[in-house]
Formats: sequence, structure tokens, C-alpha cells
Amino acid sequence: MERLSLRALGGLEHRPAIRRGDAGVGILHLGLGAFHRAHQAVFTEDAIAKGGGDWAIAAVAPRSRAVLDPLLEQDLLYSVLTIDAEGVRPRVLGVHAAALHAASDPAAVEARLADPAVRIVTLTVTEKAYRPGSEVLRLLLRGLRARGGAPLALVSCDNLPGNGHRLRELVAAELGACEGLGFPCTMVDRIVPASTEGTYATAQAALGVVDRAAVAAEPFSQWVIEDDFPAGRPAWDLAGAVLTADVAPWERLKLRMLNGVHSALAYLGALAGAPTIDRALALPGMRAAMERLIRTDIAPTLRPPDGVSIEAYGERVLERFANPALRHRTLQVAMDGSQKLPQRLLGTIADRRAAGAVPRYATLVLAAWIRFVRGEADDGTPLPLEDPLADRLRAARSPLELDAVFPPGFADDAELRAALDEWGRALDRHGVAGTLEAL
Ligand code: CS2
Repeated sequence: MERLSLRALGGLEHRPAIRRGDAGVGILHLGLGAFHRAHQAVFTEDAIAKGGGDWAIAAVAPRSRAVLDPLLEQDLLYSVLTIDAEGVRPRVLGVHAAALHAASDPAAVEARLADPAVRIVTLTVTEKAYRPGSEVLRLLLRGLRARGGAPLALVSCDNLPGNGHRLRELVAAELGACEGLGFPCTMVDRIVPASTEGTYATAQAALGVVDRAAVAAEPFSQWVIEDDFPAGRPAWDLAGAVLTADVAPWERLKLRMLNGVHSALAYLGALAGAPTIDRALALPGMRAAMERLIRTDIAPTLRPPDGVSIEAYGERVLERFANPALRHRTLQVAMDGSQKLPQRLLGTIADRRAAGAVPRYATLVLAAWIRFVRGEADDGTPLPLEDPLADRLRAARSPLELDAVFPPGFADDAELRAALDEWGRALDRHGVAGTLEAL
């Protein structure tokens, strides 16, 4: 069967909203993963279609060529499949105008960063890249040094609180003054599991051509952005993004509620042998446990953004996780726990402790992670630990002692430790299934 390409487009029912050449490159994106392709790329293509401007994307794959090569073979075209119980809605994207490989050709990336036509750099490089000396950061800094003073917005689209501030600190620590640079904070949200052979087969059936760069995503998509763009931006607002002066309440809501409950389902689910998030949520007693986690532990720590009901948001999150078509692997969400849990779970626990409460359900999730780190599911199946701190986590007598992960005070909090020990014993004795049943 024919491959997706510019030539094949003529025969397709689904065509991109813009074509290569319609818009010049204005955005450099670092991180070519599934999330970028189903999130910022879609917003940007719609923004250009509705509001114009030279905002096509040059995308950079930092290390792996796994997505880059298929994209290059397809004239940078790919499809986003919106999937749920009702079916598949495909859409072909054409917003990428260049794709670069940083590992083999860093000079090309630096040259793009230095080019004043590039007025925005967006990043989806995962939590662990926001550390001094990370590869991506070094690449970014080299490009910024070569750039001189042309104004630029650096837009972190990773799941970290104050992601823009975090990036600014890392850049400022090396470059000193950040004159002419904007670091808007953003909250990004769309569930986009890693693509599989199943995704490519679905794409082929929906499009009538082969697409080896297809991604599947849930219908929901949200982007809240601080409006701090010294050299302009695409009309993302026309594409449904929320431009605001204060992202913080959105960020906290999303990180603690959506990502927090996601991680809860990932660790409890993986221990219980549930391969996917929807299957984890369907385990007996799990939904009730997640509802209590949301209501009694997470919600009291949140200040809702204007016009948002925390209760409705929580219900929506569980509905999204129940999407049976996504097949999001629990082990994918479980990755990099040491980098994710501080903003997803530990902040909730710390806030509840400061208010004098022992957050029962959040503590259960922490106990589940500690057990997950030991590397064995309830039925004895080995569980992989993919985490930049894997060695330290395994070597620690108690993970609570890792101050790179836990807020100060956790290790000496007797009440918290007692709650954790109790859950630990319950999980040892009854597994996740039995523990949930007894709630
Ligand atoms: C997930 C997120 O893998 C994970 O850790 O919790 O990728 C989640 O799917 C997105 O943040 C949804 O916006």
C-alpha cells in the first residue's frame, strides 16, 4: 500500500489545513514525541489556518530517530487519530516544515536557534531534562549564545509547576541576563499514549495509506498559556488555547488532579496486573478509591481557576481515563516516578500535612509507588523500573530519605510514616486487589 506523502495527498479524503510553503518557519520545537504531534502541532496548524503568520514548525528529535525517519520519509506529514468508544477520527497534519536530528547534526539545530526568523522555541522534553547540564539544555544554551539579542519566547510544555520559571532559572544560571527572552508558563493537557503497531494499523485503515508516524489521542485537548511573547505568537487563541496572565491555578489543578490520579492508577494498576489505565480504573473498588483521593485529599489543596468547578473537573478526568480505545499502558505512565511524584502527589501530601490532616488515599498511592520500586507485581511478575534515579531508589533503605525527591520533613513525620507502614503491610498481605476491597 502507498505511503503517506505530499504526492499521495491528492487521493486522500483527509488533507492538512495548511501545506508546506504556506507559512515560513517561526517555531523551533524540541522533542518530537507523540505528545507534541497531537498537541502543540494541532493548535499551531489551526492557528495558522485561522490567523495566518509564518509559524510553521521546525521540529528537533534530540536523540532517537524512531519518529524522525518515518516523518522524513513522509514529507513530514502524519496523522492524529482522535479515538474513543465511538470510533476513530483521523486528521492529517502538515504544519512541520523541517525535522532535525540533534544528536547527529547539532550545528543545524544551533543555526535554527540563532535564526531571528525563529521567534518561539517550544519544548516537550520530559521532567528529567529540567536539570542543570542536561543534553537538551546544553543544546539550547549553545543556540542562544549564537543568537545574540533577537527577541524570543521559550515555551516549556512539560508537566512541571512553574515550567516557564524553571526554564528561565536554568537559562539564566548560564547566560546571566535574559533580556529579550520570554518564558511563559503553560499548562498542557491531552492524553497521547506512545504509538504502537496497532496505531499504525488503525491509521492505515482510516486513511487508506501507510502512516508510520501516526499518533492516537483522546478527544480532549487543552492549552493554557501565559501571554509573554516578545516576538509575537501564532493566533493560538483562535485555535482554542486559553491565553491568560496567570497559569498557576490551572497548572496545579492539572498536575495534582489529572497527573496525580494518572500516577495513582499506574502504580496501583501495575501492581495488580492491569496493563492499561482504563483496566486499572475498572478494577473492583478502584474508582471509589480514586473518587475519595480526589475529594478528600486533592481537592482541598486546590484553588480553582475562574469558572472551573473542581468537582466537575475531577469527574471529567475519570471519564477520560476510562476511554477504552486509548490503551495507555500503566507502565508508560509509571516511568520516571521520582521526577513526576513531587508535583503530582507529594505537594498534595505536604499541603494536607501542613493543614494537620493525614491524607489517607494519597498515602496509599505513595505506598504503592514504594512497592512498585521494589520491582515485583502482586503476583510476582517482575516490574521494570525506568527512572533516572533507579539505582538510588533501589539502594535506599526507605525512599523517603531521598531528598532529591521528598520535601524536607517527610522522613521525620511519624504520623505519615505510620500511615505508610500501615498501607505497606496491607499491600504486602492482601495485594492491591484485597486492599481496595477492604476500603
Ligand atoms: C501521563 C501524562 O505519562 C504520564 O505521566 O500522566 O503524559 C498525561 O497523559 C498527560 O500529561 C496528559 O495531559
